Amino acid sequence: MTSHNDTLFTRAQQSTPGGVNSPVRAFRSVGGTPRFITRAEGPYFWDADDHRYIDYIGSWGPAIVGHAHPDVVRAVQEAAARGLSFGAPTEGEIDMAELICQLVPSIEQVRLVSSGTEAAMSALRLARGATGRDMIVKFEGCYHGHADSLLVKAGSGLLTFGNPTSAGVPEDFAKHTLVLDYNDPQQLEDVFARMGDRIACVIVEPVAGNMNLLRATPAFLQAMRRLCTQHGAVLIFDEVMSGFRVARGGAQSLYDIKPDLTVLGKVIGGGLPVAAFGGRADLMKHLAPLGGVYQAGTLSGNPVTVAAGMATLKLIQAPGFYENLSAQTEKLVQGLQTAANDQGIDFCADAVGGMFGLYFRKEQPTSYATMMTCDKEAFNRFFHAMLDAGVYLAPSAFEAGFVSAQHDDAILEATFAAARKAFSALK
Ligand code: KE4
Repeated sequence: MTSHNDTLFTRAQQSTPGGVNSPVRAFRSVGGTPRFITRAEGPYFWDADDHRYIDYIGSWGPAIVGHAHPDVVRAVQEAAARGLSFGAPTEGEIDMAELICQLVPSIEQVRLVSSGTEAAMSALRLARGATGRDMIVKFEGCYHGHADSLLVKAGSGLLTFGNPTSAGVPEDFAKHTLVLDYNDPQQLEDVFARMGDRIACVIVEPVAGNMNLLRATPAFLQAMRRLCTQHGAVLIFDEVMSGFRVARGGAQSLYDIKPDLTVLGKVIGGGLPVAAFGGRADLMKHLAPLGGVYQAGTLSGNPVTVAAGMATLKLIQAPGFYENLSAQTEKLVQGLQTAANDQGIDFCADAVGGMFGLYFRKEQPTSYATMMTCDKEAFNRFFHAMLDAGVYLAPSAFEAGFVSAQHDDAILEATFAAARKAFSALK
C-alpha cells in the first residue's frame, strides 16, 4: 500500500527540486522515502502515516528544550498577536543582544540575521573588510553554510588555493579560500609562516558536527588562536551547531579559547529562523551604518523569532540544564556502544554536551580522513532498522545527532531496545 509519505514525496518533487527545501532531508545518502512530519512534541514527532518517532535530529539542533515546549509556543503566539514584522527596531532585539553578550563573554557586540549561512557569510565579509585582506582558511569536513567562499574543497597541495565544491562558484571566489586538514596544527604553522600577512581569517567549527561529530584537539585550537593573534588574522568560531548545544557558553567555554568573532544559530532561535554573528567591538564597528562593511536583512531580529529564541535561552539557563542534558547524551552513547559490542559490531560513539556521533568503526575518528573510513553501508542499514522501529537518526553517516531535555530514561531505554534489534540484524 502506498504510504502518505510516498504520495507526498512524489508530489513534492513536481514543485521543488528533489522534493525538499534542504538537500540532506531527501534521504539521498541513506536511501528510501523521507518522512513528511505533521507534528512534534517533546522528544517525538509524527509522520504523514501517523507513525511516531523518537527524534534525534531536533531540527538539526534548535529543539534543545524539546519540540513545542509550552513556554516557547506561548511566547511565539503572544508575539505574533502583536504583529509579525515591523522592519524597525524593537526592544526584544536589545534584550536578545544583551543576553547573547552575557552568555558568550567573547561577544561584545552582536548582529542578528536569519540563517547560519547569512551569519557566517557576514562574519567573513567583516573579517575581510576589517583586515583589508582577501584570503580565508577553512578545514576539510567543516560546513559553514552555502556562501560561495565556503563551498570550497582543498586544492591539490597544501598551499594551493581551493577548488569549488559546488557548481556556480567561480574559480575567482574559490581561489581566495585555503582548505586545511582539521586537527593538524603543523599545517596551520606552515600556512601562516608562508602567507600569514595575507590571511583575513580562519573559520572553524570548534566542535565539528558536519562530518559527523569530531572534537577539535586543544593543540589545534590553541595554535589557531596564537597564529591569528600573531599575524593579525581574525579567528572565527562557527558555533551555529555547538553554541548553547555542547555547553551553555558553547565550545569556546569548553576549550577556554576566546575567538575574535563567533557565529551562532539553531538553538538561539528555538526552531524559528534567527542566527547571529558577533565578537570584538572594534571589529563590529566596521559594519554599516557605522563602517564600510555592508550587511543587512529585512527580517533580521524579527520580533516573533526573537520571542522564540528568548523563551528558549531562558529555559536553558535553568540550574542543571546542561548537566542533565550531557548526562542523558552520555547515557545514550554508552548504551548504544554496549548494544553494539554485545553483538560484536565494530561501532563506537562520542558525546559532547547534548550532541553525539555514531561511528561504524573500531576506534574513535580523530580526523576527516579517519572519519571517512566509517562503514557507511552499515550505518545506512542501522538507520533504516532504527527508523522502522520508530527511532529517527540523522539521515547520513556523516551528520551529528542531538538530544533534547525531554529525552528521559524511558526514551533512552526504548532507543536501546530498538538498537539491540538493529545491531543484531547487522551481524
Ligand atoms: P543554516 O544556513 O542551515 O541555518 O546554517 C548553516 C550552518 C552553518 N554552520 C554550521 C556549523 C552548521 O552546522 C550549519 C547548518 N547545519 C546543517 C546540519 N548539517 C543544517 C541542516 C541542513 O543543511 O538542512
